[in-house]
Amino acid sequence: MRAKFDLRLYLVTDRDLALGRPLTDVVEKALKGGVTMVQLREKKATTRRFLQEVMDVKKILQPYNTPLIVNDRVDIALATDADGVHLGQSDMPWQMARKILGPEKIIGLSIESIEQLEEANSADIDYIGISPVFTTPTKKELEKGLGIPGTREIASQSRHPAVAIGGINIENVKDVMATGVDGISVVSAICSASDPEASARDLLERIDMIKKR
Ligand code: TZP
Ligand code: MG
Repeated sequence: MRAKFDLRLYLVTDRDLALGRPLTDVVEKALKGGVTMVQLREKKATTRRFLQEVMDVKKILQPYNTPLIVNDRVDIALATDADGVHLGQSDMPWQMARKILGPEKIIGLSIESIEQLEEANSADIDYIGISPVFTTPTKKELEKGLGIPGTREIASQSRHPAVAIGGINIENVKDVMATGVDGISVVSAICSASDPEASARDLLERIDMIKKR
């Protein structure tokens, strides 16, 4: 069965932003703070290292019942029996990923414009990532942020649950949640926090404040 998932606070990892701490420690602290999804994103690691990392993080996730998503690499998601994969517009098309992974895995797709939403709305995917809300040093190649109005437009027309990503932090999380997204996704706000557990807890508290309204 496809794993149930909760998009409220979705951690995406970046080893380079973890202030020299092992990624497993950061993930464990973030889980204690309440993150509801974890995506491992490795742009430089060898395949062998990425595989090992997924397996290490999978062990940490076991007691939490939190889904583990692999960025880009459908082969690694399949080989490690991760809960799913997150694809960008230049990655493997979702149809092929679904064919490889089968009906039970979670597939997330990044949407960078309202035009891209049309195809996504009829796709057999599980959630969309609205990207980027704000320009962010974490992903420099993305030039223009969609802003709050652009994020609201995509969220309101999406047939799938939506998570927003890019430049989201404790200061702007409430404004982003107010666009109607189901949750937010962060890299630096947790990976680079001196206390990832407290940072996750504070973000989740604000997210839930808006959700309960
Ligand atoms: N995709 C779109 S923006 C982004 C990714 C992976 C990076 C977001 O990082 P941060 O540090 O939360 O702005
Ligand atoms: Mg990608």
